[in-house]
Amino acid sequence: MKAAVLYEYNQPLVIEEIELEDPKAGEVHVNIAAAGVCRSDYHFMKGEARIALPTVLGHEGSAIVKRVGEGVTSVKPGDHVILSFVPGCGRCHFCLIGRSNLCDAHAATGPYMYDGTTRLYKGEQRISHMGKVACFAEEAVVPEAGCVPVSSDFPMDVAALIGCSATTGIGAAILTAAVEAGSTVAVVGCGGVGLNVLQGARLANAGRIIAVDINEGKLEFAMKFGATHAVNASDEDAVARVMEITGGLGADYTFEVFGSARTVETAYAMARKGGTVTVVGIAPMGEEASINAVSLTRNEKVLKGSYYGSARPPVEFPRLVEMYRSGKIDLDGLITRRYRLEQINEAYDDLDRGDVGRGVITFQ
Ligand code: COD
Ligand code: ZN
Ligand code: ZN
Repeated sequence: MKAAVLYEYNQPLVIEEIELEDPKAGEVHVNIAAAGVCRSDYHFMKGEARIALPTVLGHEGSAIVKRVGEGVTSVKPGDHVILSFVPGCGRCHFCLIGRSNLCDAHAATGPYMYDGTTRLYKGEQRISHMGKVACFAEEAVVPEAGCVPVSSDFPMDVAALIGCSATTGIGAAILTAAVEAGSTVAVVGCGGVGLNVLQGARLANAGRIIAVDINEGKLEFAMKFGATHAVNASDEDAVARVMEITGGLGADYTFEVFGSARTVETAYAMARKGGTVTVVGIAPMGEEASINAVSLTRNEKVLKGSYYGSARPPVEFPRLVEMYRSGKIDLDGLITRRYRLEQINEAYDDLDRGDVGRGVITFQ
């Protein structure tokens, strides 16, 4: 099957034929339908985050089940599924307390299957699977828990977005931060995930929703996803402007949705006393954000991380499907460009250049 393989950091993905082994017990072989172009993959391509190389990236995907391994009961061939990049093991402490996005067994095995091996090979060479998804490929083998069924009439490109950006962004607003109605929200970084934080804030009936980005086009786009104010951090002091908009108080909830120490500091500085700062991005390895320890206590700020929107995919994916169907969230408008797998490097050039919205690779 054809896949996009990352052999070395800072080199283009290589589109080539590789081998996919049969699913083992508890695993599912799928045909990928759509895969989203998310910055998290880009962090690996640039070497800002590390992964076992070579690897097949892609963690935002939808697929159709081709065949199932021994003991799989929740899906069958022909079923449409949304892929989860943290397929909870169901047994570790974090799965048991309902926080499967923090699953220990998944973290311990990383980009390999739960038995520590891979199903992807180029000749003798082992290739790892990002998030146990690896959807920058025509096919994949994934754990059963990584397949969340979705109705066959549901659009597969939109389904892919539910696999990451919608869940990560809307979950950060609704589940991690639990934004209150009428409150003021500031979102630093308005790309594919940040736009979903904005629409999550809108869903929570936030009052003022301030979009902060360095790209004017992104800010214009953000106004369609719930932003009431736009702040261009490249030509004004974004913290000062948010203070001005909030009458000197700062925002009740701020979100960092780019992935750098500097933007974490910005999101922290924009929060009011007692405000909640939610960090969605992961800064490049080795970067450290500096937080004033006095202000943390004196101002009672709350600093939180949010991974996968604090979601449990089998619970939250169906909820997002229903919110999309009833028109409460806009996912069609997020998709601004479609690509073939062969164009994936171009898709990441577009992301890097700052094109608005989400790119999606389609396979069918
Ligand atoms: N101030 C404000 N905005 C900025 C700045 C800045 N200094 N620098 C860049 N931006 C803007 C860009 O213009 C862009 O609009 C936006 O930040 C980033 O958007 P995208 O579309 O490039 O990125 P996303 O939305 O696909 O990904 C954002 C993440 C924060 C998810 C990603 O970068 C990340 O850190 N991922 C790691 C966390 C993770 O793995 N999460 C789970 C899977 S997503
Ligand atoms: Zn993602
Ligand atoms: Zn677990």
